Amino acid sequence: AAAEFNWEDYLKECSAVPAPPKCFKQHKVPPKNEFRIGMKVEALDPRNLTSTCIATIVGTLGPRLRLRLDGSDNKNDFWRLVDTNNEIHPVGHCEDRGGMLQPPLGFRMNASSWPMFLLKTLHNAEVAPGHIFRTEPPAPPKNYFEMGMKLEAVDKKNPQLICAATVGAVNGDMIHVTFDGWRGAFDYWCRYDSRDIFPVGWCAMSGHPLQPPGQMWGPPSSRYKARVLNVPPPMASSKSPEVVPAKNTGSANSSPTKSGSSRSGR
Ligand code: MLY
Repeated sequence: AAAEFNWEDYLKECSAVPAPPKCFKQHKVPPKNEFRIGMKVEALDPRNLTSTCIATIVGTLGPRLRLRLDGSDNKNDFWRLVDTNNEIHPVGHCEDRGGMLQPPLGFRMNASSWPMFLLKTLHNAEVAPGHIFRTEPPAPPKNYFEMGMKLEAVDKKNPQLICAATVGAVNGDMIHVTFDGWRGAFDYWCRYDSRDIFPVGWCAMSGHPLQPPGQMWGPPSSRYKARVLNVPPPMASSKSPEVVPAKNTGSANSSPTKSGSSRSGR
């Protein structure tokens, strides 16, 4: 049986250093998750950020919540940290500010049935109490990331996963997140203060599962080659790369690499 992944041995094997905690917009101690499945919250519609909707907690992993917008389907679930202040709030927050709750994009019913749907969905609902929403950590004052540093990062194509990753490039306020042992298809650019990136050890500390590097077999010498020698691709867009969907998702790209150094598939 293959040895279980642990960062300490892996870092030695790669002669790599973890990105220090000061790089990240994350609390030093991961926040406690007191949310329970079935609780309702207000959430910005990820597909339409001007809308505040009602969402139900349909799952949790460590300090992360799996959310589903009421009146939407089950194909558009999304994940938020319990300390995401601007995108999730207790029920009542929107109306307190004179706003109106909106149907989600792709509301299953006729728009005219929204007011009644809203009444029913909140009737006898278990709403998440205000005190379990955690405060957002401060953002670092600048981009402290350096090429080659290791981290843990959300796989945006499989957003329930947090995986072993490497900073492949740095450009201004942006970093290129590359997934160890996987071809480039999952890589992305994000801001240094993204909430989707975490220091090495965060998963272990927060009780969240960690996806080890893609390919754990092969001779030890070929396993985890530094990927930093590879030339990173240009940034997709300087405007809002976090929301630019990747274009190339062909299956040829989505298999583990035979060695950590392979970066074909682009
Ligand atoms: N089975 C899926 C999941 C890939 C996950 C890649 N992450 C860990 C970078 C696939 O092969 O597409």
